[in-house]
Amino acid sequence: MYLKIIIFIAFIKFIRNGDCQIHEFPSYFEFGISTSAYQIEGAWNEDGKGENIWDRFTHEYPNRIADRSTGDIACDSYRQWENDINLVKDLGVTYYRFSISWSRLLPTGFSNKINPAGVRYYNNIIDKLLQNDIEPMVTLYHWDLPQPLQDLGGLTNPVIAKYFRDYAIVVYTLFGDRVKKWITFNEPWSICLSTYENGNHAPGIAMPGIGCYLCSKVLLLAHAKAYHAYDKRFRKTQNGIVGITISTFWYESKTLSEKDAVATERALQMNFGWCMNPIFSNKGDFPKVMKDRIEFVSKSQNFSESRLPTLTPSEIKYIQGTYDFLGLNHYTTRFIEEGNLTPSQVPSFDDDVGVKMEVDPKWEKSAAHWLFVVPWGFRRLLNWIRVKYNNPLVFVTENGYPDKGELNDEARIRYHNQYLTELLNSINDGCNVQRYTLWSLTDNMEWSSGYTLKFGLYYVDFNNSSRPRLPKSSASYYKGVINNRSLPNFTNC
Ligand code: GBH
Repeated sequence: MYLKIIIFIAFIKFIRNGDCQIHEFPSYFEFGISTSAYQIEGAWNEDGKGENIWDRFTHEYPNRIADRSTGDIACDSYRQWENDINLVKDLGVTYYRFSISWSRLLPTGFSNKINPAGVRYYNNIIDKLLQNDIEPMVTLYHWDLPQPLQDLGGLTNPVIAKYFRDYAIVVYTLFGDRVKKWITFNEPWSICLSTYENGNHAPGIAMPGIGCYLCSKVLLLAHAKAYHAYDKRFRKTQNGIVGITISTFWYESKTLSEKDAVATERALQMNFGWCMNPIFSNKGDFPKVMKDRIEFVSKSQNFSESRLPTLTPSEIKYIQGTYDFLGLNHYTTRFIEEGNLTPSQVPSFDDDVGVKMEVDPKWEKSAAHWLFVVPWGFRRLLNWIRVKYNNPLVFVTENGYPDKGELNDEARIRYHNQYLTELLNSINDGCNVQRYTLWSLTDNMEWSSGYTLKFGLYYVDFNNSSRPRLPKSSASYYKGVINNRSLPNFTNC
């Protein structure tokens, strides 16, 4: 009888192993969780914080936010930071990616006046994280530019690059004894397009085909200045690393035709390569295909020169190589065909890229109109980065799934499990990916979507003034992955 039971158990185990393959993460691999200041902190005008562009935008143009909401209170993390760190701790992650609110630290944006309450707030967070063996990974700029700097033209004014460097130096000086991973900017592509191309994001300036390119040059110089400042003045004593987070969709050629392949490569180069090439390629500079294209189109539109500013040889040199790692945000994929999106504004970024983007009707949708579940795109992207950019050290700094706030969030669990499966496959392909940071800890202020889209592992009740948090099923899923360092294979189980 006893023997029969053992044989039976062995048999079941055998079947389970066959069906439910276990995927192990390498020992160096780390899991984290991500947030950003404006999306969670609230306390927009408290304890000396200055006004930033999202404060101004949400207050002045309520109709440009889906639910007419603001980040005035958001998740109230300015008060509930300790509780939030307990949630981070409970997940079992080894690091926490959060951002510093520039105007909480420097109320006017300029470095001559530091807000002591801001210093205290971030010191508290950093110290509490370290007490709990959680490494702080800090983003300097997650979209919340101090309003006075916007009044000077924001990221289209080259002088802002210097003020960004000054801000970075204040931050390294105050916190760099304890923070060893820095991200200068979160998502140049989103910053330049959403802010200055289509104006969907604060401060809502729509200058299609012009603003986004001016922004990209200033942003690259600002990033490089902050990197070089760290290199010169802090690296020796503080011994940390500095990178930038770049986001991209994966673009897959819709057909096997040569012309669609060319269009797809152009789409990749003009979206991801745009800020990736100047920093991470051996030659530096904007991608050639991008320069040629925009110059050609600009001239045919009667502009006296390309709408894409030139990087001078010394600027190219100054920007090239300013990274210790690539932060990568990735969410979704599109199919690409040669031809123009119609109707398209002229001039515009989309018109310059000049490709048709499509989704496959079979792809699973999410609550966000732009996000379709296409896990294999993640593996293609990681391998493209490996081949194109000499296999850089990659930290995935965001990957997440939006829904309407379900507590039993099966779709989110499926999304992460599939994307993590593809990440593991990429590691097996030889990609140097060492971190995965899930977006996000709690439901939060999703920019122009307000609180209508939820990315959190923890539900937040935004109708309750104390903003209680509740774990969703995905929180225990992620905990399990981290704890077991492996994935349950849901597709086969
Ligand atoms: C990230 O950006 C952000 O870093 C993070 O703050 C945010 O909460 C998270 O995504 C979830 O959205 O409406 O068709 O113009 C992700 C990249 C780029 C995705 C802009 C949405 C708008 C597409 N985002 N994009 S559209």
